[in-house]
Amino acid sequence: MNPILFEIKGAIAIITLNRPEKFNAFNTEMASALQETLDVCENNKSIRCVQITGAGKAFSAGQDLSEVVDPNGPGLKKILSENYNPIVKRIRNLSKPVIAVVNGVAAGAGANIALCCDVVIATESASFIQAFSKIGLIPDSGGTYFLPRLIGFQKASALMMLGDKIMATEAERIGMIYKFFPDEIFYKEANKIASTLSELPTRGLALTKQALNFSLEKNFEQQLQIEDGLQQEAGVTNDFKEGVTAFIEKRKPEFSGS
Ligand code: LHQ
Repeated sequence: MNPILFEIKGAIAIITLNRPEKFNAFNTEMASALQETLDVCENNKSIRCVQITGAGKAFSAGQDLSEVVDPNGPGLKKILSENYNPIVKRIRNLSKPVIAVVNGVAAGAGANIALCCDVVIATESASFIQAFSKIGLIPDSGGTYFLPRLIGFQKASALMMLGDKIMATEAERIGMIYKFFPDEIFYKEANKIASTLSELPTRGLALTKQALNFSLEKNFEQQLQIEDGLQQEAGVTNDFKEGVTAFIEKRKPEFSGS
């Protein structure tokens, strides 16, 4: 069975983590396939929005623990440097919006991969677990970077130590995710968001993403400089011209993504 399913619907790419019997836990094969698929999304100009979701009941239970205990397995160091770090870097550097469509439990690296996406939505019955402490590990896949920035240091610290299960409703309330939706309408709402994002000025969104990436580490003065540079780039896109022209002509803009 292919560990990653990939579908392109118009300008939207849908990536499905596909090891449902293991709650889409990551082994090396699935991690490599996800990296390759993210590269396809980067290089295919017709793709203007990427969704990541899980097959079956779970989004992802994080690392496949049977690979960790396998004496012939890759070992922790390789798993981080070759599997997870390249995935989260690709997501943050992808020049198109990435939506985590969290359809069920997201645990360990599965949770943190979701949380590094540009827009995180979850179905009401989904949950998030920083499962690492329960097996003596530290949170990885960018979790110690993003979670305190999303929900504050104290909440992040407690959730990472206690490993509590946070339901989607609570995750939305504390700012861990963008929104949750009732299960019955979840995929419809996910498609609406993807569709909206795929019709926006893709270049402008990529530059927004770059600005946000910088904002996580730069000071105010530096960030103003960064905005200045990136705005110059946005200002020469076709979509900027189209957006302003459409506004003046009182019509709906048609953005090409360029
Ligand atoms: C699994 C897994 C799983 C294999 C469910 N592996 N089979 C980075 C660096 C290097 C090494 C280590 O890791 C990392 C990053 C990490 O992600 S560390 C954290 C790894 N993940 C976990 O510790 C989570 C382990 N899973 C769970 O706690 C539970 O399964 C959750 C809370 C996700 C779901 O609980 P339930 O709804 O009760 O489902 P379940 O436990 O019955 O799981 C369903 C099946 O999926 C089951 O298989 P089975 O054949 O018994 O039906 C599980 O064995 C399998 N599965 N997680 N990580």
